[in-house]
Amino acid sequence: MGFKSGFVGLLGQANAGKSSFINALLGQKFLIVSERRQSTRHRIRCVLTLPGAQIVFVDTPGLHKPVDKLSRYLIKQAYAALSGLDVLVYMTEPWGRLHEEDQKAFEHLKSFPQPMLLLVNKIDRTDARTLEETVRAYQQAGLFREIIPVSCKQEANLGLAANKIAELLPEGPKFFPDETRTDRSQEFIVAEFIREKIFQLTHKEIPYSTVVAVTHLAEREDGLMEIFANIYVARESQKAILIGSGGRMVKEIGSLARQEIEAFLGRKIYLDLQVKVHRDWNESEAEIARMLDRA
Ligand SMILES: Nc1nc2c(ncn2[C@@H]2O[C@H](COP(=O)(O)OP(=O)(O)OP(=O)(O)O)[C@@H](O)[C@H]2O)c(=O)[nH]1
Ligand SMILES: [Mg+2]
Repeated sequence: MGFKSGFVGLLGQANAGKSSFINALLGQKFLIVSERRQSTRHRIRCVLTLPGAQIVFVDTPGLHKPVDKLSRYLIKQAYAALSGLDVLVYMTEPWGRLHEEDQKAFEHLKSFPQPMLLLVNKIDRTDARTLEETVRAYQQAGLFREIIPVSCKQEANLGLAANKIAELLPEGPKFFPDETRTDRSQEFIVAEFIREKIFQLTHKEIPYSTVVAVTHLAEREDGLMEIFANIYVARESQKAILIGSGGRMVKEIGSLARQEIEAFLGRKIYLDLQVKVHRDWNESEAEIARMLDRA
């Protein structure tokens, strides 16, 4: 058997654990993870090179009932990621039944021509009976070559899942050199880590009104890595919340982000965050696309 390679999309409801799965398989955190829905906003490629195969994972924004222009845009992005894939991995949770949001998604997937595999994640949080009922209900959808229960948290069955995915890939060349792990720049990943902390520390509409863009990332003469980033919000009132009284909130975001970025880059950094208003950026599709592209 020759070398196998291909593009493998991860699709599923918001919060299923898609980004967690890719991070766990890569053994390093490239993608942000959050308890809140739709933390992922871009199609991000991450590369896992195994002895006999190269899997190019495509992370996508989570599916859910659209509540505003941004979520509608993100769901479109997720479905647009389906074209050009060799394998689709759909991720769900042990609901004990076929979840209606998944059922809706399966209507779109009926005509998907490539092999599909289902991962039932978060099995650390369920019992054997609920898991069995989930597997049975999803089997009846008749879409999947394999259904694999996994836990990203406990790293259960992740190697098995990777091997099954690799088996489904066509024979092909290495698309990326062994050392390539993602198609995104350092600036992009750093901006994402900052956004992750905003998702962690702020509430209500604030995380969904925020875009982060790194404007400068370079080594200083004294050897410290210097990073400047802008945090854009849609309104003045949101700017006040993000800055916090006496600048407390943005300081805390900066401090948590700095730890995460230092772990990622393996070096000390100087981080400067500026909060700016880009009025109503999340109110039109064209502006959303422009803002997310600059991130
Ligand atoms: N208990 C448990 N929690 C998990 C597991 N995998 C992921 N999580 C948690 O589930 C939440 C969502 O994880 P993400 O990886 O951000 O999910 P996602 O599918 O990428 O979400 P979106 O990008 O919003 O679509 C986070 O709080 C994770 O820590 C798991 O195996 N077990
Ligand atoms: Mg995600």
